[in-house]
Amino acid sequence: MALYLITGIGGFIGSSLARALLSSGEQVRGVDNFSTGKRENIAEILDRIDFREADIGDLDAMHKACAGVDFVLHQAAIPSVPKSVQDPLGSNRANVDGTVNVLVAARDAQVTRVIYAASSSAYGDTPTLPKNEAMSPDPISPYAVAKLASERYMISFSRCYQLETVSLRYFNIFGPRQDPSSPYSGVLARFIMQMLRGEQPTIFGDGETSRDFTYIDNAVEANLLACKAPANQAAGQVFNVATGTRITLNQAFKSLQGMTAYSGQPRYEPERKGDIKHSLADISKAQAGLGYNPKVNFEEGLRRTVEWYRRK
Ligand code: UD2
Repeated sequence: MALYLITGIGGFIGSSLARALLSSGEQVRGVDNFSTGKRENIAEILDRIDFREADIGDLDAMHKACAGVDFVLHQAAIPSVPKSVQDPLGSNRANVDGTVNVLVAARDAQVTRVIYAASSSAYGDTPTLPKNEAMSPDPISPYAVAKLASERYMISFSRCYQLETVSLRYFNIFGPRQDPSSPYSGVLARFIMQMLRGEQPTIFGDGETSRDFTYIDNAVEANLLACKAPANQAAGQVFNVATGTRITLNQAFKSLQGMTAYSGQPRYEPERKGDIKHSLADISKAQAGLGYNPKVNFEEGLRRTVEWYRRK
């Protein structure tokens, strides 16, 4: 049994990781400042985790949180492209300064390994698809720059302090508990909530924007594998976490029409600043280095997600 610290445990990815770890008998500690995470996401597991309300900007709190920890799953972030365009300082504080605090605390506590929630946004709008980890990054939004900077800090701490770190470049993770309520929320969570309520969803652009939408269980699996993978294959490395297929917003809307029985059409508005047009991953490095294989495809993930929001 190992002790895992999850930063951002109140978020949809952090709370999913906590559930998975608890069900395999591991010990879980978590921190969240509830800036984007939600208490309700951890309410039913609160008695089984060591939860501390804290900000990753608080180095002292991070030192305390890392004491005795084997693995850190660093998920805490302000995860939004448009929000970062509006508030680059806030994005940098949470997504870069916060990460460096977590790394310093993990290093000082001699944690075995830190797994980082990096982002596919690092690739930017370069035309070559699929994206592989050997390509030069070309981030567009402040969010993407911050996520890439933190990824480089992960690598730096591996090189300078022998702290094992693994960066997982998440490609548009979706699933139960993703917050649908903010204009900055992930597109699928938003569409599902709106369509179940009979409200008209908005597509920014012509709807041909595509993403490698990845169901949460696949991301959870990637984190667990990243903790256990041999250091010579994983430490100081970056891996795409995705499915290797892409879906346009128009296709996603169509699938959801069937699943939610929404009969209207979407409203089309101009593209958002900082958005990229197409995103698709090459997942062969994660397959070879971590033994990662996505188990839940887009349609199945979407069905499970719609069911969860329907029951909510
Ligand atoms: C980026 C990253 C993703 C993750 C995420 C965190 C890329 C390719 N992906 O997601 O890996 O780090 O940031 O937030 O950079 N949209 C609509 N209608 C809506 C809401 C969104 O059309 O109501 C559009 C939006 O303009 C974009 C697409 O849907 O073109 C996806 O947007 P998103 O916010 O769900 O995720 P994205 O791709 O910015």
